[in-house]
Amino acid sequence: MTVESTAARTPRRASSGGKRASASAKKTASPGKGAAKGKGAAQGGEPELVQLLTPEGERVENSEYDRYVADLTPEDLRALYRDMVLTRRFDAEAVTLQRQGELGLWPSLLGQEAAQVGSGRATHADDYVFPTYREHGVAWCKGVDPTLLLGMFRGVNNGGWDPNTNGFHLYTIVIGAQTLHATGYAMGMAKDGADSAVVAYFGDGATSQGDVAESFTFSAVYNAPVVFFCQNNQWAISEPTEKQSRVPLYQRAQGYGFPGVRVDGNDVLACLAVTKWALERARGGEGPALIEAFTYRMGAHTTSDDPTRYRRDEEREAWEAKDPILRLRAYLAAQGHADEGFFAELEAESETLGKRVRDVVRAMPDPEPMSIFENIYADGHALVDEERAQFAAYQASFADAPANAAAGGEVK
Ligand SMILES: Cc1ncc(C[n+]2csc(CCOP(=O)(O)OP(=O)(O)O)c2C)c(N)n1
Ligand SMILES: [Mg+2]
Repeated sequence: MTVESTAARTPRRASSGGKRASASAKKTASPGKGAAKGKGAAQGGEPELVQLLTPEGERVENSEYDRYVADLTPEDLRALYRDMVLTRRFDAEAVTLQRQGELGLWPSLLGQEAAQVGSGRATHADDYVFPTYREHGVAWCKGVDPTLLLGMFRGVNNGGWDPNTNGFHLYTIVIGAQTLHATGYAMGMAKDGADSAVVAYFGDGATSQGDVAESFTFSAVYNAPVVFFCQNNQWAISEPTEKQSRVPLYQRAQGYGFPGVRVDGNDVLACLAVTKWALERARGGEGPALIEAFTYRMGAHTTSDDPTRYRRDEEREAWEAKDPILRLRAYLAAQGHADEGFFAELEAESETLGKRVRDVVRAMPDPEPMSIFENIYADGHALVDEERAQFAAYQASFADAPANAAAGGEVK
């Protein structure tokens, strides 16, 4: 059973999936070693899906991608599980904080933990990531303190972390824009002769943006070391993927002249393996690749959204059966790689993280109002100066403004 073949919504082409380890030795389909692969699928064949762990937690052999996860120890597997559990806990805490009025908005990653942790853990420390606004799991893998992600959503800063500290760019709300930033950055890296690469994250909806098309063109022509990691979570707010493309998204790459691969986005091992593959070839000078992580946004688009208005419960339920965390847990347990003590300890760690997140958010100081004009232009700008002066005058017009309060609240 594969992610795609169990999708409950509108009819899709069935996926080829992979073979169980115990089944026949027939080679598992996986595209990607050359731009021409996947061509048959684009012409009406079935989309191919790289999967190493079934939803039931059984390991699937894959002759092309097994080698990228062959050296994982039981400790490494437990670490991947821990990453996903703590990321989910952090995310759930943020949703709750928004409901309590502590955050203005939150885009939940629920269901996308494997796509983010698998790809995030494939990066090296000197690889640079350009996220959208939902990559909390990638931020975790890059070592960004999760509480820093919350400032912008509380409205107390415009970003909250220094991108260069961890190689994790600020969140980008303008859909698709970061793919161009990533491409330019990757071109610069190549010119510098750096032995590193860039990962650009974006959603299925973003693939309809001109910015994404332009970044595909530029990165292909300049052979930029960038991996395009598209999390196809099936929805762009209320628009289903069918409204974005006539062909499976990974097949778009073919037209630009670089390989595209569809991976089971709820399978952390497959996401790790495929992203390692793409990063290795990018670092080795072989240019860009597109990864379509086929996954599902189990929650609302953001806390401002109500998905019951446009999608059926059955769809979500079908994807719940393919939960990325449960399948790795099943695999760990079946292999004897984790005992009850491990899971209990992780639960305790998760509680501690939740409390820390709550405490840090509630203690975040309100910003100084005039600070909104900082960090806009390096050398200043006349228009910003004018707006700053206007805003200062407006602030000073309140009865409780410091100068007026000193004069008994009399507004001059
Ligand atoms: C250029 C632009 N157009 C429209 C929007 C409004 N908008 C915010 S999120 C979103 C949907 C994005 O969907 P997708 O790319 O699939 O990412 P997902 O939210 O599903 O992770 C839209 C249209 C925007 N932020 N920027
Ligand atoms: Mg989407």
